[in-house]
Amino acid sequence: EPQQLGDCPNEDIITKLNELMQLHKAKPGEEDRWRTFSYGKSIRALKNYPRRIRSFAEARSIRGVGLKTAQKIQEILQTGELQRIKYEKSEDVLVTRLFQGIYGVGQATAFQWYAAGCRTLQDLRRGTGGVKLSAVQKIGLIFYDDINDRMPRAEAKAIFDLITPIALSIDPKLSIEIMGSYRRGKADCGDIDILMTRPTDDGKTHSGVLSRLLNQLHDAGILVEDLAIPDDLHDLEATYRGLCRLPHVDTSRRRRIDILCVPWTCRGSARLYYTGDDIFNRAIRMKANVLGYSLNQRGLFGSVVRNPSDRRVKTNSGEEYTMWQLRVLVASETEEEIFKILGVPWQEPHERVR
Ligand code: DCP
Ligand code: MG
Ligand code: MN
Repeated sequence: EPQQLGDCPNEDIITKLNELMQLHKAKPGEEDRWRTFSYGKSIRALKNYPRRIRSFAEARSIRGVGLKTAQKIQEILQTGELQRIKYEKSEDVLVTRLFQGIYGVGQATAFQWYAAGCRTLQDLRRGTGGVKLSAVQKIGLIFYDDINDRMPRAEAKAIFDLITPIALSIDPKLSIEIMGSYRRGKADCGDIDILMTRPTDDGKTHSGVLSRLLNQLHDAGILVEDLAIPDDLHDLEATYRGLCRLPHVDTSRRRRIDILCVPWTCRGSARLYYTGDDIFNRAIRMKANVLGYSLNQRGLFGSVVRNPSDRRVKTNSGEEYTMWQLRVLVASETEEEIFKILGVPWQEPHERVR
């Protein structure tokens, strides 16, 4: 049983770590999710620790307390403060975080705008300091709240259920599926991630479907803004990003939508990638690397072909390798075979978190 915080010999440390955790929790980044998770784990461990911590080494020895947290505990022990809290609350951090909530704005742009004197979204709308937004960033600014809010699972399904018959009317043999957080069973989704492919046993492919689908979804009032249209809409491998909404509902909000098209043979590795979550993907890729493979959305590749002749080879997709770097496709058609070859016990999508 955890003790009451009041009786806890490390209460001051927990209070500071908790304050820092809350600041990270309020931020959207993947790094922040990690930190929130990691501080949460440390705090639980500290609540159960029966003695006053005296040193870095002692902090580090507690199960659940990582290196970075132990360093912060040491700082609190020595100074009574945690500088990182002040940093996380400083104006430049808060403002650039706000700016990075605009779709298409990264850290570099956010800091440029800050340096130009912009402090609020209104400053950006007015072009304070001469800042100019790209077309995509303008959309990101207009729909700032819609894009940053998550949608209920049921809304993702409702929109997908409108898209499916339109896609199948273009080609009834199309395979279309929602991936991402939806497939992992989450109660809310940041966007709708759609994977599209088509079997080729009749000699046909899904080439050309995306372009017709986008037109029809625009006509139906489901797609409302394009954010990124692939250069070659007829490529078997293409990613579209846009905003969609439930049509004919004046109050419906704009939601982010991604459509990923992949060749039929890559569907297993693509489903694995696109189901995530991103941290799970990182872990399984690392596992593949340790075993001498490399894993991406196109497949699991293995056994480096060593050839001392150092001849240059170009793949279909234009990547260049030397012979000794050539990688051989090991599996890509099903998720199951990839798990099996990597010796990872099967995990259902909802289990694929961290
Ligand atoms: N993905 C990844 N690495 C990234 C981005 C994405 O591995 N940097 C993979 C894993 C994700 C999937 O693509 O689960 C879909 O990406 P999203 O950004 O849409 O993330 P989720 O659908 O998992 O979460 P959200 O509900 O926030 O959209
Ligand atoms: Mg998603
Ligand atoms: Mn997505």
